[in-house]
Amino acid sequence: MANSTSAARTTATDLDAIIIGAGLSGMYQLHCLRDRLGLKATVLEAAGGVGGTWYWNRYPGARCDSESHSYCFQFSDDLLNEWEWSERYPEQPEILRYMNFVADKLDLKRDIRFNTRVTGATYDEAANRWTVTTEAGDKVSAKFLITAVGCLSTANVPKIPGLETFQGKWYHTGLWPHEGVDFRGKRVAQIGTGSTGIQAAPVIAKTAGHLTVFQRTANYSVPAHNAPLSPERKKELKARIGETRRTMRSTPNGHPFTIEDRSVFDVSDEERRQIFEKQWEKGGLQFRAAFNDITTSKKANDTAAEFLKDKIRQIVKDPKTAQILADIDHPYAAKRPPIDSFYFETFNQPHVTLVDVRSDPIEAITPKGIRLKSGAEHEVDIIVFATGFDAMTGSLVKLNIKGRGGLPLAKAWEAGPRNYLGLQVAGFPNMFTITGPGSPSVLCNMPVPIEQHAEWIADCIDHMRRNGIERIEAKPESMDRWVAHVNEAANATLLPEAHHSWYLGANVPGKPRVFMPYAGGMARYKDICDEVAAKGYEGFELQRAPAMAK
Ligand code: N01
Repeated sequence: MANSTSAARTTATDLDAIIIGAGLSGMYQLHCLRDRLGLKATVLEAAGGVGGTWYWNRYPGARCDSESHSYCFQFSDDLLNEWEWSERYPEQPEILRYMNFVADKLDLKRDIRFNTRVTGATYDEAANRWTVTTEAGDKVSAKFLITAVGCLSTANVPKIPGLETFQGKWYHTGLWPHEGVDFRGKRVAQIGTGSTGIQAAPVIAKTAGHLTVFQRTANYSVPAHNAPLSPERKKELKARIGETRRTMRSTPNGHPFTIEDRSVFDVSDEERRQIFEKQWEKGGLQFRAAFNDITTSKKANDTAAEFLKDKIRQIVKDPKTAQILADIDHPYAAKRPPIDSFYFETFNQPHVTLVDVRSDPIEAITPKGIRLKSGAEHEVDIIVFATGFDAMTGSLVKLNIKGRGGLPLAKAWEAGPRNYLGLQVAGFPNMFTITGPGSPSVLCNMPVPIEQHAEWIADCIDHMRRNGIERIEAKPESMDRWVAHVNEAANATLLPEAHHSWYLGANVPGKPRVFMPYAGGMARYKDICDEVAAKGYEGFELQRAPAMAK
């Protein structure tokens, strides 16, 4: 799978673009630049293969919450027709196989340097080039720098005192060992009940001797009703490729379903209950699409929230456990809504325990396990941290990027991320961020914003080439306007009401609290980007060679 030598074919000095990361975004960006524009581009990737998040997140139960036929590239009918998904929601190994299939079909690996971790990137204003440094000490330079590092790739292991003294084994779900973890007969602690923890717990419980789930914030979840795709369904999905693509590109979240054109109080209580029940039976993320005001009106949201809390109380047999699980403090879908395969049912098993660490917080990790503030100690053999990521900015800041005048990105974003369209930062010319903060990214089915960003960036670079433009840079005032618009879009929804969500950076102590993704919807975002391009890249400073020399 890995190919660490082939990128040496392109010499360090004649490169047009360096792309960091070989997940879906880096792969497609390479294809757009190399195969459509004929540029010399190379991808630098820390992992030993393609996959990005799907290379690292191999935890038990890792599966995508987007339906398989929509969690893939849409730009090529050939790729869509040739690949066959096996289940409604694709499991991590199958997604990784898909990504290798695409990389091989498009012959991408010859321009990807695997096992190459980037440790710095510096812009040289006189030369108008970016020089990227790798952990091995190599230097690679190019005119354009494109970060394709994903939004959720820097693991957040909470700094709990005593972790270094723990005598058992511990793992973070986002850096899971490739050989897997043997839970058989073991006492396992799982900290975290976000989308990851909700996927992992039922699978860990299958083999663990005992599983203790430490919950700080209770969470909603809707059943995925995952199942193998029947031959008829596969045929139907293939026949409807065009229609699915059109739906995905026209909806706010890039999913292959539309939001019903009715509001919660347009219908009677009984009708609404039946609608929610039907959505629950369908399963998946479209639960929130049953009405058009669930994500914007608190009163409307309360009806969905109550329905889902009732479901928890019906499923979980022990009333005390049910009460802790259903004691949810934020509106439904204000945090990323998980979907599950028998998560709440898992707590009906005699060897699974729930511990409420909101009322009795984790104080320390001891050599034998986890101690709470009350002094209660839970002895375990393995700790699984399903504690999420330093999302959206963590992986970008870690790259140690320095723009004009040596300005570090970390400094430019000291008070929170600021950029234009989620794509460019003032002071960092010719650098583009795919699915950066300010992009719809994580509020969408990811392949949709990824394709849009990569195509927009390629078109922009093409425009520069055809018009003799050497440098593009977001204007500071465009960033101000975009940041204000991102806030305005978030404030029109209930999203900011989940005060501890990673959308706000609230899960990482000390991180500035800024609502990061663009909540205005993918279709609207695309229109804005298209208009900016049509107006000659309005809001960007474009410089031709003579102007640069002045
Ligand atoms: O991370 P999270 P995740 N003590 O940050 C808890 C995507 N994803 O990995 O809420 C105790 O959501 C924390 O508690 P709290 C998806 O976008 C996609 O689950 O901060 N608990 C929370 O319960 C998702 O949203 C798929 O109070 C601590 C949990 O850890 C994103 O990844 C599948 C703690 C972290 O939840 C991140 O999800 C899986 C502490 N010190 C994930 N620190 C797909 O299907 C943290 N927690 C595509």
